[in-house]
Amino acid sequence: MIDLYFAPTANGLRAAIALEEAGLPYRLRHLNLYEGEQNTPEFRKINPSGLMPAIVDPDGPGGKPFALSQSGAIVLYCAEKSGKFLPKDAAARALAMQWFVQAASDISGASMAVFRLEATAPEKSKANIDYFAKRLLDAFLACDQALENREYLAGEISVADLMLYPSFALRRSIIEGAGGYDNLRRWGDAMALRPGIKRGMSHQN
Ligand SMILES: N[C@@H](CCC(=O)N[C@@H](CS)C(=O)NCC(=O)O)C(=O)O
Repeated sequence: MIDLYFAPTANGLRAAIALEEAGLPYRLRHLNLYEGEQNTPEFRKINPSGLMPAIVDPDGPGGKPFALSQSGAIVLYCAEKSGKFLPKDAAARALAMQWFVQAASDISGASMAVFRLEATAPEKSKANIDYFAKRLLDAFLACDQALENREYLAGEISVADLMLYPSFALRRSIIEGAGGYDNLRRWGDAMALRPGIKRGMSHQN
């Protein structure tokens, strides 16, 4: 059984929904980030960077125990291990990678900047928060446009949708405050109905 070292952030939830959707059995190992549980010597052996999510798969490549961190790497690992969420068609697969990287970089980066400026930065600045919130909305707008004529980002459901969904769900209030984003909200509502997404996202409560 895979161990998932987890806290209920978008990055943690990406790993949880990927394990659920891939149908890979796992157990949650909660880390209380406020109490520094990511910095214990035990966890640093799994991820020396002291960041969650991380997994330990006792049946990793070559049948050996395998530790992996970075939410995107975990999503891809689950996809490869299960044979799901990586389109076979070359164009769809390339598009899946494009939107996967957009979620991992543009969306995750701007969302993290909003969080840090609101919660942990030494000086609070509404102008700076608004700046990164606008960058986040611009990145969501690109997804909204891509979803105008498609059910999922790469046509069929893929790692890109798993990567985007927790950021969308946790930033829904910013999107709804801005108005519009009808295609993205339709996509989010459809994703939310999937049993694996429901089970993975339930770990945030
Ligand atoms: N790029 C990494 C980011 C991981 C990350 O920043 N994790 C945060 C929570 S979202 C964390 O563990 N923070 C603990 C700390 O900063 O001490 C990923 O996608 O997994």
